[in-house]
Amino acid sequence: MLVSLKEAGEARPGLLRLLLACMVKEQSCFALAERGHQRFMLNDCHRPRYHFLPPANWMNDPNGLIQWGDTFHLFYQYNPAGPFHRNIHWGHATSRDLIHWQHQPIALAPTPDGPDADGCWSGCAVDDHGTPTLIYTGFRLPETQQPCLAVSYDGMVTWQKWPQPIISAPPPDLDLLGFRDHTIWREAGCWHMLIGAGIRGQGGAALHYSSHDLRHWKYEGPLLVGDAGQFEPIWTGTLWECPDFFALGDDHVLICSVWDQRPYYTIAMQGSYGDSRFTPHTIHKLDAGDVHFYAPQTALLRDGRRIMFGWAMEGRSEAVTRAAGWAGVMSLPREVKLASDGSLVTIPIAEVERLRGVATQAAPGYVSPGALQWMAIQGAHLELEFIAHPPASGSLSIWLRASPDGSEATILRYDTDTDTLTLDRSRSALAGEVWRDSHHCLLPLTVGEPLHLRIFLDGSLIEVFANQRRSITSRIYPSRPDSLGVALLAEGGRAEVVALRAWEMAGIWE
Ligand code: DQQ
Repeated sequence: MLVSLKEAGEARPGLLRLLLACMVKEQSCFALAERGHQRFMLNDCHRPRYHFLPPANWMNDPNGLIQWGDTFHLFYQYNPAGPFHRNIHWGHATSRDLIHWQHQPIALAPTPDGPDADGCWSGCAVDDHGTPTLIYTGFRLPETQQPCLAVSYDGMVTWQKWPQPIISAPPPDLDLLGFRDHTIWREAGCWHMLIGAGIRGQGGAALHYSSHDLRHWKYEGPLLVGDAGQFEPIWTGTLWECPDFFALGDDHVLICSVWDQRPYYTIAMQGSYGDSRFTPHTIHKLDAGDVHFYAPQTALLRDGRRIMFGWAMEGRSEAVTRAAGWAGVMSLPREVKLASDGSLVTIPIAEVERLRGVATQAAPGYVSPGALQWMAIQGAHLELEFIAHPPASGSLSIWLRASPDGSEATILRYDTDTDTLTLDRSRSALAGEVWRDSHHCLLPLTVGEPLHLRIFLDGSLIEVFANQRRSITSRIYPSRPDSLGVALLAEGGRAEVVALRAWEMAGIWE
C-alpha cells in the first residue's frame, strides 16, 4: 500500500503513528485506520450515517458495481493517505441488501513503475465466465491514461493485474483531451466497451471498442461526440467522464459526466443505438445538484432493476475538508426507470425504507401566507415525505436544518408561477468556508397534482426526490448545533398540506 507520510501527517498529524504501524502489515492498516478515524469522527455532525462512505479519507467515483452470488460489491476511488484526491486506489465494500455495508480491504493500489503508478482511476467490473474482472484506468503523471485489467481468483479478496495495459494508446487519428473510465456490456457474443474522452476542438466523446477476450480490443469509432460549443439545450463540456450505457425500455441511455477544467454535472441522453452509433433524442441533467451528483455508475441486478450510485462531492473548502479527515459520500442507491411519459427517472430503491425508525407526523391542514409555521420534527438524519398543494400563485417552502430563530436554514421552495423547485443554500451555514449557491429544476405540476417530495437529510448530505421526476443532491454544513428544525412557509396565497411525515433513519454499518 502506498502511503505518503507527509500527506498523512499534513491531513491529521495524530494519525501519523498509526499509519507508520500500518506500513508493517497492509491489511491491518485499513482496520487500524478505520478504528482510529471512527473514534476521531464520532462527533462530526456533518458526517453522514446512512449513506455509504469510507472509514476515513478521500472518496470519489463509484466503480465496479456488481452483484456476485448473494453479495453486492461496490468499489470506489479512494485515497487512503488523506482527504484529498491523489494516488488513487480502489476501495471495496460489500453488502447483502445494497443498504447495509461492510468495508473490505483495498482492492487495487498503484504499482510503482506500472501503467497505474500514479493512480487506479475509474472503471467497471464484469463477470468473465465466472472470473471477477476489473477494467480500470491506469494513470501516470503527467497525463497518461491507459485501460488496465485485474482479475480475482479468491472471491474478490485479492486482485492480480494483467501485466500491460489492454489498450496501449488511444486511436492515433484523434487529438484527445482525456482517455479514461470504462463501461462494458455483452452484445452478440462479444464484449463492448466505452471509454470517456474529449476530442480537442469538438467536445466530449464516448469511444466504442469491441473484444472477444477483454484483453484485445478493436476500435469501432466514436459512439457519440458532443459539441462543446453548443449551450442548447444543455452544454455538454469538453470531456465526458465515466460513460455508462445500457438499454432501458425501447431506448438506449448514455450517461456522461460533463467536465471542462473541472467537473460540472451529469447528463443522461435517451436515444437509439445501432451500427455502433448512438443517436440521442433527449438530453437532460440527471440531477439538479450538479457537481454534487457526479460520475454515477449503474448495474443491472438479477431481479431486473438497474441501480445507480453517484458521488456527492464536498461543498466546502479544501482546508476545512482536510481538517475533517474525510471527503466524499455516495448517494443513496437509486433505481433507474422510465416514467409513464417515457422519460428517465431515478428514485431511491425500495430497500431504503428499511432504515426508517421512529416516525413523526404532522396533521394535514393549511399554511397561511406570510407566517413561518414550525413543525414538531427535528433531526439531522431524517427522511421526510411532504405532500402539499402550493398556492395557486406564489410559493411554498419547506425549511430544513433550521435554527430556532430561523436565521440558519436550507430552504426548499416551489414557485408556482415559474414551476421551479429551488434548493436555496444561501443561509444553510451562517459561518464557514462552504458553497452557498442554489440549485434549481423545472417541475411543472399537472392540474390537481400535488407537490410530492421525499427528502433525505444525513448530516451534510441532502437528497431530494420530487414527484418521482426530479432529484436534487447537495451538501450543506449548518454551523449551529440547534439547526435541526423543520418549518413551512407559504407566500402569495394559502397552501394545503396533505401529509408530512418524518422518520429517524438508522445507520448502515454492519
Ligand atoms: N475521477 C476519476 C477519473 C474520472 C474522474 C479519477 C471523475 O477516472 O474521470 O479519480 O470524477
